[in-house]
Amino acid sequence: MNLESRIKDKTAEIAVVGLGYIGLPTAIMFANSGFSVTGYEIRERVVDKINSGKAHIVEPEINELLRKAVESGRLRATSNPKELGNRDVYIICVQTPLKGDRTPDLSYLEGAVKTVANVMKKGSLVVIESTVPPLTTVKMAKLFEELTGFKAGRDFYMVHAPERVMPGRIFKELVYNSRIFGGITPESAELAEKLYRSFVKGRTFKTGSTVSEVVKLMENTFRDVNIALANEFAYLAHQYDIDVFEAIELANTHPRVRIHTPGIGVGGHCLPKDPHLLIWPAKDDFGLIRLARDINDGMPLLAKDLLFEALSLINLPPENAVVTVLGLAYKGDSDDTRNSPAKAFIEAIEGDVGEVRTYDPFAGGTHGSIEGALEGADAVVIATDHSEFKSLDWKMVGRLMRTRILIDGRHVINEPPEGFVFKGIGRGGY
Ligand code: SAJ
Repeated sequence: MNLESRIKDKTAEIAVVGLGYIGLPTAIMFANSGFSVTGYEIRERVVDKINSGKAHIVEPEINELLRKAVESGRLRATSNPKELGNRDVYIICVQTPLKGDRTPDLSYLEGAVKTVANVMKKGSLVVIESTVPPLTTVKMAKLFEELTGFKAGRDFYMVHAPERVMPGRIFKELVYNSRIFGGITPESAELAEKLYRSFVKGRTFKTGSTVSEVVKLMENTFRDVNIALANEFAYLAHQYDIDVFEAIELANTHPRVRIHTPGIGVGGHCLPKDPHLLIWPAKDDFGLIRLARDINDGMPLLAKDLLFEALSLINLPPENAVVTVLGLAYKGDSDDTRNSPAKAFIEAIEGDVGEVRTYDPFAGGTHGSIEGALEGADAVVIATDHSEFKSLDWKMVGRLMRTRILIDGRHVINEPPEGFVFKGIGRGGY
């Protein structure tokens, strides 16, 4: 029976390589829609946990859905690459981080390709879900050819099918978001589309692999560049002593304007990285995209300037100041601290101030309670827009503190509380 009919009657056997934030939910979705799925993961602790029906990542609904998949016998994890032999479909979901010099580190992807090449049979479909620099899927197809002696497009199919989910909404977005299938051949895209249609209810589109790689990177670059523009507006607002948020709200009443939200910076595993991936293989330099990255990376330093201005207003030498940073996660109500601007801010002030304390309801911190973190502090800096910080009783906070300085990096405060020296990113006029 050919692959198309095995996909149709769900007898196609699937291997998912890399069981992280994307790989595990994807493996769960395929298993719960009727396929037999083997998940491959090098971290043995993670393998054991998954096989006992417990997820190693925090995500709504994941534990119920994983338990269902494991109990049905359709999902099993392994750290033994030999157990991946002869699968019909390989889905690669490994990380593609940046190296210290901001060039992509494709070693995890190449490792996954080698693992699959060692065990794959003719006629299988390889899907790359990882976000990759343009032209990578074609390069990986060549690597498969070298390692297996198979011919891409004839002996195996290959597709780039970028994930587009937002942490915290993964299981909804996996089903309802639209998906792009970029094949190295039209048949590759066609097969992948049929496969994912087993659970995707959103729209699906087929194209070439380089287009789909660029589409995924353009989406996050669009967001990064727009946030950089909003951040530049925030700098301007300090020059003119106006509140940028008032100005943005008014500008956004224009029917064709949608200015993003300025803040202490751009974090997470996608936005700070993807613009670099987009321009890395290109011959020419791309100033706007690079500049936007630099502006966003500089935002924790603007927060530092505001803190130091406030300290000098009350003549408190920085080296004597106790500073409490509220929030470590890169965005509100998440425990994820990858590339968090809060961490960049802390690194920027450590050594220049007397003491840095941190509190985060999801990601931990130096103090387990907000009261403990604030007791005797001189300055409080909001670095993450967690809901808890939006409903703080500032009278209570003021009573706990030694000196009352409040720096808002995430527009959590609308009206500065009484008795505080207040400064916020983009909040001129105070
Ligand atoms: N941020 C701002 N101002 C804004 C919007 C966001 O400063 O106006 C900051 C956030 O605080 C955060 C960072 O940017 O630090 C990124 O947050 P995010 O919520 O925009 O994005 P992610 O990284 O959680 O998820 C993104 C999403 N991409 C887009 O919205 C285009 C998601 O759909 C992608 O699937 C995901 O990246 C990914 O995997 O690429």
